[in-house]
Amino acid sequence: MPHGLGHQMGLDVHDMEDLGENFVGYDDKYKRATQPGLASLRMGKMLEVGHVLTVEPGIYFIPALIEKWKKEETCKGLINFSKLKPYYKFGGIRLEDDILITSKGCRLLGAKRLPITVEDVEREMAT
Ligand SMILES: [Mn+2]
Repeated sequence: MPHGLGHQMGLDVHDMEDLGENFVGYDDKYKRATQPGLASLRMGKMLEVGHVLTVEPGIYFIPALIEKWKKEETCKGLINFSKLKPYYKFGGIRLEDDILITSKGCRLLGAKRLPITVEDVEREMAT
């Protein structure tokens, strides 16, 4: 399960699966891909100055889905199924940053970034 851009943020902040992500994450020019994996990306439209959105890199190991895809050969050639078994009990992990698109790039929102590295997390947990 790849993650790329997350979702936009505004007066209301939540994932838009129930409303229909295609209404908010895509537009007339940019349509959702149909390829497995890319089809799960929640936003594909062109970014504009003033947009606020999440950036959510992550990875999930969902045994039921992996076994289904393996059986159906859905992602044959894209996934090395024999390498995934050791990760079945891992579950997954995702980071989520919130950014503002500016004329010069983007700016991370919030007073400080959440701990990302092992060292950062251990230091945070010790305090
Ligand atoms: Mn989110």
